[in-house]
Amino acid sequence: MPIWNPEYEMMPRDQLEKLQVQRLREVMTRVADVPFYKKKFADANISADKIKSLDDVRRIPFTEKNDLRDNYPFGMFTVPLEQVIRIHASSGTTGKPTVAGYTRADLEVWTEVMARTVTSAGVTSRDIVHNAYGYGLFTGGLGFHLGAEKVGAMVIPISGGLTKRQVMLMEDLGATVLCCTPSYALVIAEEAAEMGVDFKKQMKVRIGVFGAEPWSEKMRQEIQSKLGLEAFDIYGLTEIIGPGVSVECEYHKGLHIQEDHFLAEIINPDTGEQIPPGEEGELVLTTLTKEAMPVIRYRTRDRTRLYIDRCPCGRTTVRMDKVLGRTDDMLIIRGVNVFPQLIERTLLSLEDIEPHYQIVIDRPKDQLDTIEVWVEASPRLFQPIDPDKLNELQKRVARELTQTLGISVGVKLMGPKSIQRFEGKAKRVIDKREL
Ligand code: DLL
Repeated sequence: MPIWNPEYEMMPRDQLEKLQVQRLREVMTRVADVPFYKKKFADANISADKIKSLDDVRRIPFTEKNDLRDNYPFGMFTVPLEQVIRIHASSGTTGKPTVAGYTRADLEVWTEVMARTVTSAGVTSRDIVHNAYGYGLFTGGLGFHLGAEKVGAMVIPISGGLTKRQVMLMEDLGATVLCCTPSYALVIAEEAAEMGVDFKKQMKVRIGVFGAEPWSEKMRQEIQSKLGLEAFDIYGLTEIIGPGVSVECEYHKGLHIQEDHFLAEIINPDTGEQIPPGEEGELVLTTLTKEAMPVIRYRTRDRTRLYIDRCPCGRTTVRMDKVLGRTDDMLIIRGVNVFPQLIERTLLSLEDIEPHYQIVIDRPKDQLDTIEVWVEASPRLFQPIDPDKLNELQKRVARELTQTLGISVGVKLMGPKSIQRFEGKAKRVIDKREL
């Protein structure tokens, strides 16, 4: 498969690491006058000239989401606002969003990493890209737009929503690539089926580039079999650039990080110590080339691990595992740690269960916390309704989840389409305890 920029994506490791050290020094210099970094660097007695090797990165303090919030909206910018030509913001559900700014050069870097990204998934100038990521402050829509246009593909900037129309246009315009969240891919599949469209036969879509939310291997299989395409996982976050931080290649052995632009580390989230390749921890990222809003040692809260062995695709960059969850979406229920991802994996391994679910946590007055999983059962159990089978299935799901999570889990089996559908990121957890 072609590689967009072999000079960087296949750079010998020693050369790449030299480049990273040099760029780390440059970015440290760039942020040195931002009051937030000035104070942090002074307290830690660190500065650009003290960075001699990549190991020295450990001496630099972390930046956290709250630091960006405290400096809302433009306090982390290193250039005058007249040099900033684009703003995006994270889809924070509570409080103020996190704002990111881009200079012209930043947009060029973003375009470059997104061109690498879509090329890695096999997209070329002959493709027709149906881009159903949301356009707007969210980075998904415009990020994919930049990369797909750069490689010369024809872009359909459809954004999210109006799913029937999406299905019609995908067929009429002959889309070969689908870009959206994995949960929305399933919604498209479902809508197509309802419209009587045989997705695999009538559509030309061969590649799916999915990300922006956690999705399990089981979910990948589900999407691939329903849509008849090869699904690629893509990762990124607004604070760093948007989509384009890392992406799978055709071997699907983890996501290659664009290391000439982003320096990746894994830390133990409790101690802040770096941990070795192969071990799971929290991903920490440093932007090496961003101008408007570089971020140094940003704690992403995403749990993953790094692989440093060589990938057969020929790229020399390190790979990160599929995001295994977030350090902050771990639910603590009656003292037990529960990861929503594990619930998804368990559900999708069971027969007669659809990939549409929500997790409801509650705290009834004066009682212990409860966890209930609402999940749709296969439509065939409702046509006609088969109470015995549903009853048996409900017990089986509850048993499996209780066993896997080590805590008693209630299960509510739902009829077709009764769980809310999402055009962008799915909201899987409803924690009523917060209210
Ligand atoms: O979601 C950027 C993006 C757009 C990535 C389109 C991929 C495709 P934010 O809205 O700032 O940015 O959310 C970033 O989403 O810290 C992860 O927790 C999660 N996330 C992003 N990609 C993945 C993925 C965009 N492939 C947050 N797998 C990140 C799991 C992901 N989680």
